[in-house]
Amino acid sequence: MSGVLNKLKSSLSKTRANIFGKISRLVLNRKIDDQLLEEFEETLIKADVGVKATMRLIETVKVKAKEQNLIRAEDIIPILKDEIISLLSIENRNVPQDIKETPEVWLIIGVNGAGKTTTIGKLSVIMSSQGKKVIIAACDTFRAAAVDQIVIWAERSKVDIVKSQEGSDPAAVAFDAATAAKARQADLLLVDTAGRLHTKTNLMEELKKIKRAINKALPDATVYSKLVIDGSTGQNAVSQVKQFGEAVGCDGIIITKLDGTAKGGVVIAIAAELQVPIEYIGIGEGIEDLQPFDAREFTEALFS
Ligand SMILES: Nc1nc2c(ncn2[C@@H]2O[C@H](COP(=O)(O)OP(=O)(O)OP(=O)(O)O)[C@@H](O)[C@H]2O)c(=O)[nH]1
Ligand SMILES: [Mg+2]
Repeated sequence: MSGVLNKLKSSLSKTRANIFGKISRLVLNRKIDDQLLEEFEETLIKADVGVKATMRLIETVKVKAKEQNLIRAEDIIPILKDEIISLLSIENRNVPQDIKETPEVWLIIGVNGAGKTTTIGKLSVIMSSQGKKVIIAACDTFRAAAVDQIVIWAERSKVDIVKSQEGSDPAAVAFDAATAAKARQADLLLVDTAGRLHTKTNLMEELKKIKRAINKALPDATVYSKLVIDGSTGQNAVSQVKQFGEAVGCDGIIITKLDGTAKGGVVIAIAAELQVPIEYIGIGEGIEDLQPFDAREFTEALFS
């Protein structure tokens, strides 16, 4: 097994124990019957898989077990695995343009402490290693020391940064950064924003203003909003996606801190509820600990 897969497997160990570990014990020496399916449902719900995904998984198991005349409860595991892969395989519609005259912009948004700034540091490394010229916009001018934090990440990943003082207007910083990205012919502008509660209207308005400022400086650029979600958030993640999505759109999701949590089932819940592609997952605090999300690899890591 490759190092990357091994790392993923070890990072997901708590979630694996919570989903696969419990299901493996549940099916041991049992028959497929209503009682088993009920316990199966309860296990999935408790593992943060969410109601919608759980219902779909149970239904598929029922139908396939009948079709294939299955009796042994253990035989539901491969069915479950295939259905999770299919649930997680959401087509990514953000097809990047091949020839770019303007930089692509990723507005990195999310609630406080979700992992936005760290993710930008990690993304800068990945994108630079692909030969892309990256610029960071330090638009968290709200939290004390936020600018210092993103400056450190920019130094570590050796990319340019556009910043201003604490307390300045984040939309003005975004405008300057977008202008600089165009002038310096950057391929990708990563915009760090302050953490905000998705329920606070004025803060969501500020995000819209940042997006407008970018569009003004770069009228032809594609601005993608990428929502960062803490993997231990549980079912609140779903309303975060909905509300950030209403404000500035949500083109992709990055789920962080999957290394520390048993609640990683939320990845499945989000995919089933929202149909927004999960693009990256964070599995540690280090600069290398961000992986492109792969439905099959993720499911393999959950089940083995
Ligand atoms: N274990 C682990 N920790 C992470 C991961 N991503 C971020 N963190 C940690 O989470 C904490 C918060 O990360 P930040 O990147 O500052 O989060 P933020 O969303 O920018 O926070 P605000 O700007 O305050 O809203 C830091 O201690 C990070 O090291 C991850 O994938 N795994
Ligand atoms: Mg931050």
